[in-house]
Amino acid sequence: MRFGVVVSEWNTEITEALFEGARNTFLKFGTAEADIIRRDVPGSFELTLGAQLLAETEQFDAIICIGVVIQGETKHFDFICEAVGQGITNLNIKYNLPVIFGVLTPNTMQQALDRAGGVHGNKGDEAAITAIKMAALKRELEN
Ligand code: RBF
Repeated sequence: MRFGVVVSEWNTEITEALFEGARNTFLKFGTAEADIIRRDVPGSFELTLGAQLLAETEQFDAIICIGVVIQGETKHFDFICEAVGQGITNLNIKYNLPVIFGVLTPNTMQQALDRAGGVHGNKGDEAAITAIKMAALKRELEN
């Protein structure tokens, strides 16, 4: 399988940890390094277009979007989360392709750290597992 990963450059300490979690999980389940294609975008708001540009290439079994929007730190929280949530949902349907919502929406930076390799695990791992499961489901039902 071949996976696209779109990574937001906001809160890179967190998004890099989430990406590493996703990458390690893909490798652990047998994906070749060359079949993990990463592209970065400036912020979570841009994840939708980043994923759409990858989807348009028709080269991927699934795409993961990785970002972090911290509620306490921006009034933009609701706008960004609403936009990217809706945007990613639309891509799933438009391309009939798993596009995974790997966006953390915590109240604090500590909660983000806890979910990026901390006490609550690494949500990047979970995003990769979701991508693999959904890609397998798509293959099973389409073949
Ligand atoms: N992008 C994020 O991924 N996480 C954030 O917490 C975040 N906070 C923002 C706060 C403000 C006030 C603004 C203007 C942008 C923020 N962005 C954030 C960037 C946003 O996703 C996008 O890159 C920019 O709005 C440009 O479209």
